[in-house]
Amino acid sequence: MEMKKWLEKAAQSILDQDEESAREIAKKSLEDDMDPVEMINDGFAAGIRKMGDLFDRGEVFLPGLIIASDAMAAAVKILEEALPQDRRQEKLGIIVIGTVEGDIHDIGKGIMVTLLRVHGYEVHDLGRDVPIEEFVKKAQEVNADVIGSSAMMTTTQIGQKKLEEALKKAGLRAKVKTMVGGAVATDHWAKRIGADFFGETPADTIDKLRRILN
Ligand code: B12
Repeated sequence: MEMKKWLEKAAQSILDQDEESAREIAKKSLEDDMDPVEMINDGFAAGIRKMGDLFDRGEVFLPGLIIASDAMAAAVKILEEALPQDRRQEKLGIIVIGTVEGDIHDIGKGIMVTLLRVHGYEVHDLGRDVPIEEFVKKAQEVNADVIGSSAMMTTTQIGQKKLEEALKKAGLRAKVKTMVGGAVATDHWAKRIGADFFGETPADTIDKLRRILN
């Protein structure tokens, strides 16, 4: 089957909220030599984004979104296992990343973590709903080059600003670069709070990281 069809099937399984089908499609696409990164980014992630639009329009409700998120996570896990290990050897920089406090959205952050690792970064993933002090503590502990924070809600976005302040207070701000991401982040927001950059997609983030760490 051609790639386009696999991507459509992947997205559809998320829209159908069908975890079994999502797993099956992930496995079968690998057997058919499809690129796992493309399957995640342009297949399953496209499905969850569409679910978001339906949720916005009141055509899907929270329980449906939760089931779809679980299906997405199951498929991504299968695809991640197939990612090339060798490309992870070269360490381009040390990154600490997490979703800010009060926010439990972690699908996009998880994809970002996986792709940063594939591209040769050492990534310390703090998970979701992470207190600001944890970011600072971990960055000190591992001597991070970059701290990335994800925020998906207007109510939790403030955590990214608090992080900038906490880093200044800890005397770390000059030593570490910061990147912000998530559905509510923008270039304007990054500038406003004094973050080094906004990463919109994994490709955009990897490109900006390469430039900023050089
Ligand atoms: C799936 C989802 C959920 C799932 C989350 C499951 C999980 N484990 O993550 C569930 C169902 C649990 C959920 C819960 C809630 N959700 Co919700 N959710 C979504 C939804 C539909 C999709 C998010 C997603 O996964 N997108 C797909 C991924 C691949 O994209 P992404 O997250 O944007 O990530 C990409 C980039 O942003 C970037 N990126 C991400 N992180 C980072 C970090 C860095 C450092 C960088 C550089 C880049 C980067 O790379 C990623 C890969 O391309 C969005 C809708 C939307 N438009 O985003 C709403 C949305 C975020 N949710 C919303 C809300 C309101 C909630 C709830 C409060 C609902 C409720 N009424 O209870 C709760 C929140 C609970 C909490 N305290 O956090 C709102 C937020 C509104 C706002 N602007 O404030 C949204 C926008 C929906 C809406 N329009 O109302 N949600």
